Amino acid sequence: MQLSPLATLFGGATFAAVQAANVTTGKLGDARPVRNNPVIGETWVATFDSTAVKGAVTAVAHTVGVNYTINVTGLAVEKGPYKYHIHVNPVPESGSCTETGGHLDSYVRGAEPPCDSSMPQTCEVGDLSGKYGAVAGPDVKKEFNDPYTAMNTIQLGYVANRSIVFHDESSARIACATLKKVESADTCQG
Ligand SMILES: *[C@@H]1O[C@H](CO)[C@@H](O)[C@H](O)[C@H]1NC(C)=O
Ligand SMILES: *[C@@H]1O[C@H](CO)[C@@H](O)[C@H](O)[C@H]1NC(C)=O
Ligand SMILES: *[C@@H]1O[C@H](CO)[C@@H](O)[C@H](O)[C@H]1NC(C)=O
Ligand SMILES: *[C@@H]1O[C@H](CO)[C@@H](O)[C@H](O)[C@H]1NC(C)=O
Ligand SMILES: [Cu+2]
Repeated sequence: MQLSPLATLFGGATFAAVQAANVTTGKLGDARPVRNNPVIGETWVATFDSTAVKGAVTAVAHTVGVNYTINVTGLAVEKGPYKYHIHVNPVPESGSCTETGGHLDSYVRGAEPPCDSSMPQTCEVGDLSGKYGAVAGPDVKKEFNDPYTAMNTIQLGYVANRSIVFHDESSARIACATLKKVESADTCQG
């Protein structure tokens, strides 16, 4: 039997495979798009109320992943650009941002080398600024969909009850807030 043209084609695939192997990604592979959020529109909000950062980061379950809205003010212009991530732990009673732990890194990639935003599936899941861009002060309004974060507890990339942390140019954790569920359309406090 003759070799098919396809076999010949695959014979030439070695180069592409070597290149692909050079791409940094998680030990568990590339992040996979999330399509099993239990309730589309389910909303979690991290509320910031410090001098360094005031406002909110909102996370809304979408059919694929999670939609984020960053709506904050007060970022000192000279201390930017600012990075922001999902960190694994909620903010403790003490308010200590150190205790929010590291980035959400469900696919075990590590922070280095830095995320290539043209291949967001290869980045740490929680590295939102790496994937969608750092922000500058003083006021930030930014929206994006992240396909790799989830609101399903059994799914890699689960974000609820974790925290959003802002870092200044020196990487210092300048503000943090826990993502808390918005129970209904009525968001009045108290
Ligand atoms: C692998 O990555 C290194 C560092 O980014 C780069 O210099 C090199 O050209 C890459 N090799 C291939 C085969 O893509
Ligand atoms: C998520 O964002 C997309 C793009 O802006 C929008 O079309 C969609 O309605 C949003 N989903 C939810 C659940 O808000
Ligand atoms: C941003 O936050 C401000 C202050 O809380 C609010 O008045 C405004 O409506 C928000 N904008 C968006 C687009 O959510
Ligand atoms: C989130 O945290 C709240 C308050 O501690 C808790 O009641 C709830 O069960 C948690 N939800 C999930 C899905 O982890
Ligand atoms: Cu961080």
